[in-house]
Amino acid sequence: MSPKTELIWFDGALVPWDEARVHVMTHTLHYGVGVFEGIRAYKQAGGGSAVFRLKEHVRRLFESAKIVEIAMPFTQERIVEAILETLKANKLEEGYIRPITFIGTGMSFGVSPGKNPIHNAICVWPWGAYLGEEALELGIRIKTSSFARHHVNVMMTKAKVCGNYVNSVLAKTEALADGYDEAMLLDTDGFVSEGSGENIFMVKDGAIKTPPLTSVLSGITRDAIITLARDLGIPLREERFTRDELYTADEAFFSGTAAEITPIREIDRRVIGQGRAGEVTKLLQKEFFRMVKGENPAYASWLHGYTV
Ligand code: PPE
Repeated sequence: MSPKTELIWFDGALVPWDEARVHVMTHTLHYGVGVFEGIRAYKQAGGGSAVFRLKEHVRRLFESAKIVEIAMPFTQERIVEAILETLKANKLEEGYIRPITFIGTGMSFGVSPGKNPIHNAICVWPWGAYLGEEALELGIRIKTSSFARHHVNVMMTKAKVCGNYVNSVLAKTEALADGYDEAMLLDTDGFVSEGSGENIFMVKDGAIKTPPLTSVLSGITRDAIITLARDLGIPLREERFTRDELYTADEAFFSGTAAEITPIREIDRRVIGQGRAGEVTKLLQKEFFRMVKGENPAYASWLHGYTV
């Protein structure tokens, strides 16, 4: 589905989609220092819609900005409000939300952003399964990338910075060109880190493992899965593991706002488990969808309701 709705929130006002433009001298376009978020809204079982973990996503946007020294011209509360405003203005009951903060042009040029203005935009559009409906059901085939994930002293991985995604784009393009669905990146020490836009989990003998946050994005879906596993009584450890450990896992899956919970059925030509979504993955996936659709009251506080 092509990403297009009617209105985009741009620096405090709603403007028609085609008019939300920037100048080619935009600092972020040249140097990549901008920050963004990916958030999803779901139709709720009891009627209406809700944004999943809206405040946490907006907080991460502001933390990303802090890390790269962008001074936000709005408060977190204002961005939360603006997101709800944009969803309602577009009558979007369910879909994806992309807030982006970037450095503009006008004051100076060169690497130093100086006092260039900071812009904020919020786009929303309908977005179905990130890697396809079939992927959610059957699982995907992934490949260890020839690109390593950023070293924490090169690009700070806690921040969701535009420029960090050069690494993701290269890895994803390579994986697709080689006939795989997604890339899996190792960190600079050679341990499994994450996908181009997803955190990764493995299951072995009924226990779950996911890499610690050292060199990966602190995924909000990852955090929801950790909570879910704890509530379901499934043992889970945040621990480094290697690609050969992943090859011999019983199950593996990716998590992310866009990817939700996507099972992995093959890694570097090695079939994982039975070559389809495993039992633990299926259970977590089922419970995750119940959580985001408002079917489990235990997680109601993670749902920010709205009606269009
Ligand atoms: N790691 C990376 C590198 C990443 O980009 C994401 C989100 C995650 C982990 C998972 O984080 P979270 O969404 O908080 O659970 N990737 C976003 C962008 C995807 C895109 O193609 O663009 C997303 O899922 O919205």
